[in-house]
Amino acid sequence: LLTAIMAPAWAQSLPHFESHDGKHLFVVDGEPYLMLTAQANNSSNYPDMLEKVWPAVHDLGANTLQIPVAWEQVEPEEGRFDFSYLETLIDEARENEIRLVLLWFATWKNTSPNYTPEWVKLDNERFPRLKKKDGTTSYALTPLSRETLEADKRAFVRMMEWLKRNDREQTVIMVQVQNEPGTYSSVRDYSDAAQAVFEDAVPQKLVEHLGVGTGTWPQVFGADGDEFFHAWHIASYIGEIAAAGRAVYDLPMYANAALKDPINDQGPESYASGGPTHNVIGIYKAAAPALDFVSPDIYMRDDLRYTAVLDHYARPDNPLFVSETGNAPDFARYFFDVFGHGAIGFAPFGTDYTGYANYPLGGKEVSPESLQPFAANYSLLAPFAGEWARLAYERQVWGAGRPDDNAPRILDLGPWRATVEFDQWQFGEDEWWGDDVERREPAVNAGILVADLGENAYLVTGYNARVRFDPAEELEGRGFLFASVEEVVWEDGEWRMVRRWNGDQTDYGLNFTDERQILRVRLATYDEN
Ligand code: N0T
Repeated sequence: LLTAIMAPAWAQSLPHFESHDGKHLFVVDGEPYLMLTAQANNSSNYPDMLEKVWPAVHDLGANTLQIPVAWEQVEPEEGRFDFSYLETLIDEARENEIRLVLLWFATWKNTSPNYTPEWVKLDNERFPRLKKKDGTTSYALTPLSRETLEADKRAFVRMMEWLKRNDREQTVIMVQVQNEPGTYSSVRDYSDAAQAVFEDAVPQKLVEHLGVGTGTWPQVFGADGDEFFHAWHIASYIGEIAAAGRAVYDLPMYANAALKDPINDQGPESYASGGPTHNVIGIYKAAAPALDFVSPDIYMRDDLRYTAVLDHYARPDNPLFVSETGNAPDFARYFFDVFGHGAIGFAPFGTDYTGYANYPLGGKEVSPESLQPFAANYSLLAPFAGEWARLAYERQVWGAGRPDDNAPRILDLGPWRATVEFDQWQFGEDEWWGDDVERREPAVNAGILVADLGENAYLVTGYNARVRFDPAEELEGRGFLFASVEEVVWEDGEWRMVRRWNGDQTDYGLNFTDERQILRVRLATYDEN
């Protein structure tokens, strides 16, 4: 008993992942945790900027902030460390009741070494840049330099040691190691030293993980050999840094990806080759087991590519976290697709009032108004975020944001089918007959989330969409009815019924509007014959 009382809370349960049946749960303070995240802009990692960060985090209604910590700021001179920024950041995060995900900007930040200290980026003898195929020197550092890896790792481990000693309340719950690693404009390092390594056999660990034959990179992987070689070495480099950090303080860690086209062929000379793009997730798994997952940064605006990316990264061996997404209002609807995929988190990028907006990747401005649709969506799940995470892990969840063409979307719930319709009148009409009915303004932010509660009961919530249910195959031919539709609120760890919906609210489908409403529906059939 005494040891239980004396043991610090973190010794009992550091933030960690649990997985079963191909589903994943993020656990913080011993409880399921859903990351409703804000990501700050790139240069907001200084104490004087934080007063422009917290208001935006609160306007978004986030529970978590991703914010950079740069190698150049913690080790400005070799061997001299300064963690005063982290001290201020963590203090203020606690005051604001926001958890932190630190973004370690070091060897790779959007592939470049710009965030490395000057003693690194200006010394290319000691920290070499890679060679392109034509023999010229790339802007990017090579992953094959032991010297660079050791230097980055030393700084990272110092940071993890500092966190372990100073962040006793675990305000920092996760660390992103590097940012969008890879190389633009060169598929790999073509220096003589790299070429010699390239001519070696593919490592046995990778051969076994992927279940492929043995041989050199081109022999085993054909035209993909160059890219896969680069991915293997970058992933190994990041994985070694993550493992060393976790050996001193075991927080969850991940790497994020600048994406390649998720549907059409795209050659690696036109994206960040060697980064955790969807085609090399297996290589990252084999090379970097210290990473809990790799995650997509999604700035594609169309729903086909957006949801294809989600399908690629939500895997039995990879929890889905959308580590960045555009903050333009039309990205807000993807909240429903992301959490419908059982994601552990979502993060609009550039959530602060420092005066920068990354349009046209994201929105033209960052303001309380521009954040409003994202905030509205966060406010749906925030009151029961942990319970949603538990349902996604132990049961099943679905979601559908408004597609570009506004067409209905079907959710296959097993025994039942849910049809989600957008931009319709309250009685399920696309066009209203008769005269003088104003045209509807299609709602930008629209979508539905559904969670299985068991025994033909489902939780349903969302905005600006209608939901109809039908019996699926096994119940085909039977008449449908609601046993009950209850509007509920989450209070003290359980659902409390506010009222029953019936009549106009249910007879033509369930109409979700701009109101924040959560329903618990129980589905039933009757014999029609
Ligand atoms: C993202 C963000 C930040 C010529 C962009 C997306 C963030 C990084 N990168 O605002 O820089 O740190 O992860 C890369 C997309 C590049 C498109 C450039 C087109």
